[in-house]
Amino acid sequence: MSTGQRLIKERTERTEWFLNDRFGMFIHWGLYAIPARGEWVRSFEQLTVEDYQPYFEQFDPVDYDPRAWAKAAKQAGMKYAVLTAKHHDGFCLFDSKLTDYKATNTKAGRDLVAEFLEAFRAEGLKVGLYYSLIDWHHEDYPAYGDQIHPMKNNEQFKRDPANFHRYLTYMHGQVRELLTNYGKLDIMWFDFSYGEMSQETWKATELIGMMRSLQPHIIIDNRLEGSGEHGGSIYSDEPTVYAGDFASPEQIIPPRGITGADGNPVPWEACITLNNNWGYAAADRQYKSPATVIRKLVECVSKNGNLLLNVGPDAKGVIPRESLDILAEVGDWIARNGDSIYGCGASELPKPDWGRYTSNGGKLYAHVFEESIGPIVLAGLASRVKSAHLLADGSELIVNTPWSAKEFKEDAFVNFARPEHYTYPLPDKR
Ligand code: FHN
Repeated sequence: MSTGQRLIKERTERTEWFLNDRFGMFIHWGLYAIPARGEWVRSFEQLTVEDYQPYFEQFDPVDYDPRAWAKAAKQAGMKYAVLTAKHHDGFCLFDSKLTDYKATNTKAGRDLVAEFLEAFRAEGLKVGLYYSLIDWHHEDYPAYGDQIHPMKNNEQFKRDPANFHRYLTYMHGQVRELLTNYGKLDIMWFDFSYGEMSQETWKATELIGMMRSLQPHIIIDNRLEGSGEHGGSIYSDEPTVYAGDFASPEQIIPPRGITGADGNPVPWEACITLNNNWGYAAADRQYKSPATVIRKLVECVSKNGNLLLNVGPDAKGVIPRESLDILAEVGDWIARNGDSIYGCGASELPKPDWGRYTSNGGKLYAHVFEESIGPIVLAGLASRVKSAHLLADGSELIVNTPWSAKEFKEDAFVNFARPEHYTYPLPDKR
C-alpha cells in the first residue's frame, strides 16, 4: 500500500461518523459582531489595529448562552458544530496563554470556546473548532500594520520572512493548546491558504504530525494545503499528509459531488451562510427560506456531501431570530424525514426531473420538489420497489406500473398515486 493509499484509507475510517451525520452548524462569532458589518470589516474598511481596539474594550456578550445555541442546533437536526476559536482578526475566543488578545481579557472574562464545547457535548453533538491561519493582529504575520488585506502582503512576507517563523511558533502553539486543553475535538477547520501562504509556508507537515499525535481521530478540512477548492491533493490518489480529510466548497454545492482520481467519493462538506454574511451583519436580512435550506441539504446528501450551515451570533451572544426560526422549521422537517438524510448518500439512479434521490443502500428516498401533473416515475425501479410510503407519516403510497416495461424498453416506470403527496417535503411557497 502506498503512502497515499494509506492516507486515503485512514481518511475513510476517520470520516465515517462525519459522512453519517451529514448536517452541522457553523458559528462565526467575535469582535466583528460589534460593528455588525461582517467578519471582514477590519480588512474591507482598512481599519488599523488601533481603529479596531475599541471593539476589544467593548466586547461584553452578556446574553451568551451556549446551551441555548446547542439546543437550537440539536432541534434543527444538526449533529455537529464548528465555532470560530480565532478568525482572521486574531481575536481568540479561548484562554490562550500565548496572547493577551483573548476573550478572557475582555469584559466577557470567560473562555467562550470551553463553554461552547461543554454545552454542545452535553447535547450529544460532536464538536469542532475553526482556526484562522491568517492573523491580522499578530505583529509577525505579514499582514501586520496598515496593509491588512492578506491577499496583498506576499511582498512584505518575502521582505521579512524571518519574523514569520515567530508567527508560526505562535500558530502551532495555539493549535497545540486547543488540542491539549479542551478535551476530545472531532473537527479542526483551518482557514485559509492562498498563493505561497500555503503548505510548508505554514510548516504543515510538522503541524499535522503534532495534531495526529495529540488527537489522531480528529478530522481536518483541506484548507491547510491550499489551491483548487481551497485544497488540491485531497482529490488525487496520492494526497499529501496535510491534504485534509474533507474538501470544503464554500457557498456552492459541487454540480456532481466530488470524486477522487481513483473514482471514489472524496468526503466533502459545503459551508453555506443563512443570509449573505458569515459574521453578524445587522443590515443583511436576505435569509434563505427553510425550504431552500432543506433542498440544499438534500442536494448535498444526494451527492455524498455534508452541509455546514452558518449562524452569526450578535455582539450580545444571541443567534439572530431569523436564523433560529429557519432552523426550527428545518428541524421540524428533519424530525419527520431524517431517515432520508442521516446515513444516506447518493443513489446510483440519475437525478429525476422532479427532485432528488437519496439512498442508504437499502432504502431509496424520493425527494419530490416539483409538483407533478402526471405520475411520479421512478425510472428503472419497478422491479425493485417492494412498497412505497410517505416518510413523514408512514402512509402507504400506491405503487403500480401503469405501463409494461417493454413499451419503454429497459426503462420501467413506477408511479406514485395520490398526487397530494407530490408536494413533499416542502413547497418553496414561503
Ligand atoms: O475569509 C473567510 C471567511 O471570513 C469565512 O470564514 C469563510 C467560511 O468558510 N472562509 C473564508 C473565506 O473563504
